[in-house]
Amino acid sequence: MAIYNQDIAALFKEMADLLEIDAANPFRVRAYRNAARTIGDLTEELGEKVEAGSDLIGIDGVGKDLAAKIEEIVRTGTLSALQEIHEKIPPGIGELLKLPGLGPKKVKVLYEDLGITSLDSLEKAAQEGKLEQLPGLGKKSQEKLLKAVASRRDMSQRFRRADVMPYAEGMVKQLREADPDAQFCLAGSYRRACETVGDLDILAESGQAGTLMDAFVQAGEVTEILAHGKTKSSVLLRNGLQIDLRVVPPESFGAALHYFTGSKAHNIAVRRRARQMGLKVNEYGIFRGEDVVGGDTEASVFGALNLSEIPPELREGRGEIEAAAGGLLPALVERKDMKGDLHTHSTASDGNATIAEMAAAAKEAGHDYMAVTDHTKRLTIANGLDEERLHRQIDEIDELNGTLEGFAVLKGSEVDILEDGSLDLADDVLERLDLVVGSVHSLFNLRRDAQTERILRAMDHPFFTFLGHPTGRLILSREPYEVDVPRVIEHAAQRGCYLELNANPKRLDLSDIHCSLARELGILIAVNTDAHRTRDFGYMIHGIGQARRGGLQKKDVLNTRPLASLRKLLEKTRLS
Ligand code: DGT
Ligand code: CA
Ligand code: CA
Ligand code: ZN
Repeated sequence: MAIYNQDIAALFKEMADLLEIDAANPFRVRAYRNAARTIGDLTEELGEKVEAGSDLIGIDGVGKDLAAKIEEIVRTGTLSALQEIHEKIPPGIGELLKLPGLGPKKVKVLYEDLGITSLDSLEKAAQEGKLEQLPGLGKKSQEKLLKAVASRRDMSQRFRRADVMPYAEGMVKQLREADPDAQFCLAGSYRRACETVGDLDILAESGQAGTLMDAFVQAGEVTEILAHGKTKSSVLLRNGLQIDLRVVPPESFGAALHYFTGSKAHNIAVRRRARQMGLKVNEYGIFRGEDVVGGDTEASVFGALNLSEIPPELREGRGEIEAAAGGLLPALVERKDMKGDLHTHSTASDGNATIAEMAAAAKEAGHDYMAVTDHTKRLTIANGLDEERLHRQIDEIDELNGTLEGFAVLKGSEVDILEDGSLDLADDVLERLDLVVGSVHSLFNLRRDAQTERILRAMDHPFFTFLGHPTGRLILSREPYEVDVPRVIEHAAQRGCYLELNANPKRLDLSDIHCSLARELGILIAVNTDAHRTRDFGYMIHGIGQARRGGLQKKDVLNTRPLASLRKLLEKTRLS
């Protein structure tokens, strides 16, 4: 399969961006933007459909026009309309739109007045002080843009892990077809469930290295072969993702898997321990002098070092070796431990499924309960609920629960935290709820102490249950707001409320380190998908990856509790 949905969506998004800079008809811009969103959300791979000759029309939101364009992309790898607009607007310009503070109008001015078409030329102009003279910009925004360019550069070289999953799985599938007897394993940051990955590292155990290498460099998505060797090759995909493939013999597979899983810091700590024990460890095996003492499996590597097996998510050189040596490794939480989801939306606010549909999907995902937590009135763009609508929703949920068997819908709300730290809804409706998620959705640019105080105050509200997506960051696109997270965590411990780990792969908010800090202070974490559509319940695996990186065990996670104990824990947060 040569083209993935994400590639198609990226082309439509680029089209929308460039049209917007070109001040094209806003309906056209929106049509492309919607198309990008629709396709990005689909579960079926459109490339496969086109190649199989099946009709795209009728798939969620795909009409005749869009279907023709998708077919063009799958067949030709590009879009002729995009080529046309590239003649007017240089392609690199889309990158500028990703900078905070730069919209289409400003980008147009930068391009027309200063000939800026890329991050590089923007940086140069800013350094030369050329931006401060432009209308709508000034010295301060010039400085901000310089910082933004630097942070954008860091981001643009990495990928969100969830975004590369289909590429990783697709490549392994193709390799498996080339050698059905081989064993494959993804290593590197991908295996450690890092939020982002720089490149993918695939490891294979196979008797047919040459066949695999050939299949790898010839794979459909490959646009550039960086290296093509007997046992090691590297390629670049059209989206800029690099994949390394190594083939190793069976006696080295475990040692190689361990080495290439990393992290570097973990490997260094392992090597140090080996040296202290008179052993040598590398990607070929583990040795005492000339003798091989392990290496065919990862377990044999850890075994030779007198360590219990360290889960990949903990291999960051943050004390895991000492923990494994002392038998103190946590038994990390697993997806199957999850009993429910405590942050979901419905059509009442900005979700796209009814409460009943969401409940059915949550049950299908293996849950026993789900909390409906629609937005509140301050968030008008999300059609937030006011007191009256929430009162009605509560009644509606009571009624629905009467018809459900073996599943409970909890009554909740994702209440906006207002500027002064008060909550967006009156107490008499909050009191009727099972839980209140407090979230910051506005004023991201408050000063650090003001933002922190605002959140602490919200937590002190008697009906506050947990803090939603605690830092507001979006991975690779938006920095967290300025907030003293350790102070928030300490306050949660004193106050006796909880924190969310938002499992949406764009958020994964809290970070692993902050999860770990919360755990040390005994704060329960709710791992929630923040589902806006039925398929979003699938996000849970990403949240679990992050929770495991934070060393969370089943007991550290609020929604691993059966319903009855969960209810008690929710009540415990209410201050009277
Ligand atoms: P990434 O790709 O930036 O997301 O991070 P990784 O961890 O996947 O790093 P990568 O792809 O450069 O290398 C894969 C693993 O190979 C890495 O986690 C540890 C191991 N490795 C690579 N280079 C070195 C090195 O110079 N020293 C040691 N000890 N290990 C290395
Ligand atoms: Ca890597
Ligand atoms: Ca690599
Ligand atoms: Zn939210």
